[in-house]
Amino acid sequence: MDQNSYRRRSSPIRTTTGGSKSVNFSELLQMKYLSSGTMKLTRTFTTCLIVFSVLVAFSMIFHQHPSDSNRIMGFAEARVLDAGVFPNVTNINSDKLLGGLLASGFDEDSCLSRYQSVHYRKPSPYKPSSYLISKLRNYEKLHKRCGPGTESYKKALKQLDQEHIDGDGECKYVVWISFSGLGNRILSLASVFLYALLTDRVLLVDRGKDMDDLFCEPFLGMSWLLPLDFPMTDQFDGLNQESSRCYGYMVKNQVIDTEGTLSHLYLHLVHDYGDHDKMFFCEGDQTFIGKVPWLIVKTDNYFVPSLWLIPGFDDELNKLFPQKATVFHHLGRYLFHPTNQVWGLVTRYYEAYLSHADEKIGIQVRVFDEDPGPFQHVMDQISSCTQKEKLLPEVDTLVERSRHVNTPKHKAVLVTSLSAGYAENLKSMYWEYPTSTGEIIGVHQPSQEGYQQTEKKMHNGKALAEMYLLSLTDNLVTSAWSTFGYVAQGLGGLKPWILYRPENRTTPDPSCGRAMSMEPCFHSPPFYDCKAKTGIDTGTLVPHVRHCEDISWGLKLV
Ligand SMILES: Nc1nc2c(ncn2[C@@H]2O[C@H](COP(=O)(O)OP(=O)(O)O)[C@@H](O)[C@H]2O)c(=O)[nH]1
Ligand SMILES: [Mg+2]
Repeated sequence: MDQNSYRRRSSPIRTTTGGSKSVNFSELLQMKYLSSGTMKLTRTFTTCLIVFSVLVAFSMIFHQHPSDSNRIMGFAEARVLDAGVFPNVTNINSDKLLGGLLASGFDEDSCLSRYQSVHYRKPSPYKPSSYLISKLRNYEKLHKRCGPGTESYKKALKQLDQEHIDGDGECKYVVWISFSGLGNRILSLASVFLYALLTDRVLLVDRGKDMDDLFCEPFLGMSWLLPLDFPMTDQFDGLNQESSRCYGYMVKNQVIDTEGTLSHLYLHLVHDYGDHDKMFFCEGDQTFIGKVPWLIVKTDNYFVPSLWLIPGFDDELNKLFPQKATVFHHLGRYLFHPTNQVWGLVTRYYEAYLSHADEKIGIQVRVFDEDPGPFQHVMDQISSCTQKEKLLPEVDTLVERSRHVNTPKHKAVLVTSLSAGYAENLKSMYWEYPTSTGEIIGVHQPSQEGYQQTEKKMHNGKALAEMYLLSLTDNLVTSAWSTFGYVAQGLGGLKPWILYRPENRTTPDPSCGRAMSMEPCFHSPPFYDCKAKTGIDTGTLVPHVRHCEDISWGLKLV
């Protein structure tokens, strides 16, 4: 990460005096005080300065320094706050464990978001089933028994050295490789966790560049991070469809030996995977894969919908999620707690720009075009969608007709986009013209990163904060095909209005449509009938797995 360029951009507000000398914000404050002229004020100020310096010195001596990684991230942590100062707190005894989804007993200060999120959200209408809750508590016990550092883990590691294993080990593992954009990572990790739940495996997370900077530990008492000395980590980047232990490769080349049990397998479930890799979704193949103690998975997909089509899993899934379209909503809220640094980004922004509005509208603008834009056809699409769907009011271009409303409703619009243009445009429109309803519209965009910079920590921190902020809105507009938007809608429990993907740089008609459910779309599902061994449309087999609104060949739970 280019820390210098970040610091340059985020340095305190600067102004210039006398032509060339620049002073920062704190200098400006001092100058104001002095220019008021009275000696009394000067003395008061000097006293304050001395007291302040002493306090700073004390705090430097007695206070813990932020960790090095925090300093590298370059932004401040969230503060520990009393319940009394949270925005929109109506009930301070609110359900901080989210209906039993979260375990109690975590240290609150080390991960503020875990138990504070409830203060920023409306209560979810979707309750986790008691079966899911007990499954999670049992999973946590398994994770603690088998996790890194335990005797079972050490025993299992020894198996990795062998081609085949002898006998059944106590614990089995699935290792998730950090891969792809942040939205994809969140969705694929949730999918792999669900697979771990269904197959009694322990999930271990390759931290990649920044997983540990972005997310808190979700399991009480034992880390989910793959230890840094895991013997295969340096092979992760090179694993692909041609790897000798790739399951699809082995099926294709008929080198599966059903006599002995392999110590590990690589599962290639990336969007470019082939028909043989897709055999993962067949029950018979699951029986074979199920015995292997170490599974290493690379995927950028939300493959949950296809798990529901595996006969051996669907009973359990029905018990876990009687409300079928709540899988990511619950698992996402269970797993993904932003670290204090990211939580600081979320809460400071929320409190500064969103908490006081009567209604919060999220608009997530993701344009998949070589050219970064902004584009007029996308701008037209946003205003057409938000006005037709009555999410935002029209403006009255006859300024003098300005409506006066005694207590106007205040809507805060949160725009997220790599480009600044769309929010700027909306902001100008609602400043230059009155709304036809008299409503007051504030438009806010936290960042304008320009382009995707997946390798940079701060960039990903902001991306996560923005997904999270979008999930705190009352109504959400997302962009077709975007996993960034899927994460926001799922965490928020929101059925978004989807801005359909424009073709030939033309505003689509209709510009948007309401999603059937809040679930993410599986972008590259298999179309195969494992029993009949023939192709089949997997989007028409059961009523709860359908084709997506934004990708005709995708699958989603409804
Ligand atoms: N901060 C920020 N980053 C974004 C935004 N849109 C895209 N990005 C970046 O681009 C990446 C896109 O990958 P992904 O999260 O998978 O979203 P998708 O490409 O829309 O599916 C994100 O993870 C961010 O790094 C945005 O609105 N805000
Ligand atoms: Mg993506």
